[in-house]
Amino acid sequence: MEFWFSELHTPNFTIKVKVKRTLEVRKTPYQELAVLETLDFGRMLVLDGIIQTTEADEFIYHEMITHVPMFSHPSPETVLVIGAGDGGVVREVLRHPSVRKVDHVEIDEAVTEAARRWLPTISAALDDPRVTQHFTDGVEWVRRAARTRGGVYDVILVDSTDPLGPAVGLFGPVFYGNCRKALRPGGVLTVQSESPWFTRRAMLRSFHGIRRAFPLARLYTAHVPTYSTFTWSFTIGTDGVDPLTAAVPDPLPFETRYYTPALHRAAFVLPAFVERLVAAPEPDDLKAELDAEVASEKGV
Ligand code: AG3
Repeated sequence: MEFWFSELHTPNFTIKVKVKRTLEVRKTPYQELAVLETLDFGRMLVLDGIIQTTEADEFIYHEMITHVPMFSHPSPETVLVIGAGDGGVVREVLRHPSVRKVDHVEIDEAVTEAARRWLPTISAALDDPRVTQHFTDGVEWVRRAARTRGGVYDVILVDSTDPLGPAVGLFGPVFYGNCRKALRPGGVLTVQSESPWFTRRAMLRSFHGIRRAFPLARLYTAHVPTYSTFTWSFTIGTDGVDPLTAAVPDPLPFETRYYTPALHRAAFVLPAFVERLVAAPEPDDLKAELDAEVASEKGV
C-alpha cells in the first residue's frame, strides 16, 4: 500500500509527499503536529497540515533566514529567535563566533519536544549553554523587551508558521515596532515573510509592516523545494545599515551548503513581478488594516 501526505494550498493546488512511516501525530494546545518519515526528504515536520521543515532541505531555509542578517551586523552578540521550535535557526546562529547569548522564544513546547526526539540533526544545538529557551508568546516577549532603554538584542530572527493560529501576532505592525525598540543601535530584524504566490498578502503585510517600523527594509528570496511554489521570501529591517553592502567575510568562517557571500547579495535581486509588488505603495485595504492595528494598540 502507498501512503501520501498532501498539503493543500488552494482547493486546486497540493504538494504530495510519499510517506514511509508516521512517527508522531498529536494535537498540542496550539496546533496539530505530525512528524513523518518520507522517501525523498527524510523526516518531515508538519504543523496544521503545512510542511515546516524536512531533513533534506532544511539547510536552505535555516541558512538563509540566519546568515543574511547575522552577516549584515558587524558583531552580533545577543540574539533573539522567535518560533523556530525545531532548533534549526538556533543551530545556525551559534555558528557565529561572536554570539554570546541566544534567547529562544517558542510558544509550543511540543514542537521542540518532537524535534528533540525525531530531528536531532536540526535540534541538537538547543542544548548549547549560550541558549536559554522560553516557552511563551513571542509577541509578549518582544513587548516587554521593547521597554528596555537602548534595546536588548543585536539580531532578532522570526521563524514563524504561516499567519494563521498562533503566529498571527508575529505578522503585525505593532510587533515589528516593538522589535525595533528591542534592538540595540545597529540591530537587525529578519522574518520569514511567506511566498509571493499563494501567500502574497502575508508577504506584503510583513514587508510593509517592517518598512513602517524600520528606516530600511529589504526583501530577499531563497528556493525551498518543500514549501509551496518553491520561492520563499524573507524581510530584513535595519536602522539604516544596508545588508547589500555588508562586509560579508569571504571565505566564510564556517562551511555552508546554500548561503555564500555572493548569494548574500544575489538573494536581494528579485524577479520583476516581486520587485513590482514590493515597490508599489501599500494596497489601500492593507494600509487600512495596518493603520487600524497601530491605532488600536495606542488606544486611539
Ligand atoms: N518555518 C515555516 C515557514 C513557513 C512554511 N509555510 C508554508 N510552507 N506554507 C518553519 C520552521 C522551520 N524552522
